[in-house]
Amino acid sequence: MYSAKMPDGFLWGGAVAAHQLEGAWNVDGKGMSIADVMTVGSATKPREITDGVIEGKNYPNHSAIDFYHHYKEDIKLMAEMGFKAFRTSIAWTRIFPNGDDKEPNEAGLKFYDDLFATCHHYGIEPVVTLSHFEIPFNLVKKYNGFTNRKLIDFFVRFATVCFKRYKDSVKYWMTFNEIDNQSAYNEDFLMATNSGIILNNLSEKEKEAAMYQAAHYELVASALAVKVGHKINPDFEIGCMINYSPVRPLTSSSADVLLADKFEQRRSWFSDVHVFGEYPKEVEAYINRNGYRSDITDEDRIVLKEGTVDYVGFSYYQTTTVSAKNVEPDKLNDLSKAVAKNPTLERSDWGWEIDPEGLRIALNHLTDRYHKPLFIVENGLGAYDKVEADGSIHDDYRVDYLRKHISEMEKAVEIDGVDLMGYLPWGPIDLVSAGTGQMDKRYGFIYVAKNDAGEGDLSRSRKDSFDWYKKVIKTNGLDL
Ligand code: BGP
Repeated sequence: MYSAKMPDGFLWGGAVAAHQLEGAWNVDGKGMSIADVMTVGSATKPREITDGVIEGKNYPNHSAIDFYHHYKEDIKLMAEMGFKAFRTSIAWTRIFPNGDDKEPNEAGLKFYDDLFATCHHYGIEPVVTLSHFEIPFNLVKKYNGFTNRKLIDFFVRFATVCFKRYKDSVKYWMTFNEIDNQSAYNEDFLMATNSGIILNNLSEKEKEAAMYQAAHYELVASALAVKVGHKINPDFEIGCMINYSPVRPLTSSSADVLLADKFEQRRSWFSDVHVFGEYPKEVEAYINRNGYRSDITDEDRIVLKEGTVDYVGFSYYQTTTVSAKNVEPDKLNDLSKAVAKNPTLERSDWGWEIDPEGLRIALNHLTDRYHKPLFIVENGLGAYDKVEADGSIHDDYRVDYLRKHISEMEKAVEIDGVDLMGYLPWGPIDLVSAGTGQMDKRYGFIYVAKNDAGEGDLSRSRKDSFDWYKKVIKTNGLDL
């Protein structure tokens, strides 16, 4: 297996999001977020998004793994693995419970003071996402989320308060998590988590229109935040965050190849705007042809140019294969319609294709496209774990997955010259799945005793992968 030492200062660690592990959903002044109205689902049953919290339903994020009260113990375990960085999000509703409040909630701000201080105590650099699928529910109900221009101000106010408060404790930031997920705009879950939009009975055209307008406001909000952040602390590194999945044609036919190109254009424009400060030609033409994004001002265009990001953060889970048998290239709209099964790849128990070489391809594509430092801020395998009678957990499948991906990452850095800031695999400690709301879809090196039904004493223990990852970090990637 290929391996290489990573450059000095490489940020090894892990990534989580507030709503998926903190719990304490209504404690110390926290408001209700979109994640708080999502029920538990399964590999085959989608999560339900309810109109507020309905008694008797199971909302797994309400208590999650209670990181809010266990963070000291949890960060200590991550320090034991040698983490250099820890990515989390700041729950918007801990700081602005309703999103449109005038003043922030001090108790929420204080929680993150303590969390970041704990990280620094162990020499762990916090990496912070501002908006990770946890928009205040009040903004969803009252304004229909990011379909409303007012959301730009609310987001920028939130970002400004965070930048000022954590000016000296956080250097690495990201604005919107996986902003490009909404390119599959027929998925209620993706529109709700990305943009706080409840689709109800909109027509397909109306959904697509809502997505292009909302994403535009998010990109303007992100650019304004980048500008403000750099004023508050010029040393801040503020990135975007996309769910990058290199796309390939199912066959070598021109129709499949053109479809793959169109797919890439229609998925990568979010990060194109983040990085270049302007819309790419193909998407601008598509938007104009369809009459979408009616509200874009000259000032917006200037802001986008002025607030470009410092680096490209991305999650990598799988590649995407497309077939023109599913949709003709010129009819491509909702990207999910083009996707075909790749016959050469294995799948996880949740049907996610496993493709380690795809990570090297992703790193090369993004480098060629953006010429910016890259940061892998998610990667990993969701799997069922078995606890043995003596409490041990032999998760060799997880080690195998991560080892192969890290090896490909190291080729990209060492052989291809990619400028990579770090590697933060998803869920170093078991947490609530975003997609299904399950606890039993596990990513962690650290096991948490809690299952899908919510049973368990929340005790933490080390899986076999814990010691393996510790060794990888200790040798700076050489010993896989
Ligand atoms: C990404 C999200 C994360 C995370 C991860 C794994 O899309 O940014 O929040 O949860 O995917 O997905 P899941 O939790 O559905 O397994």
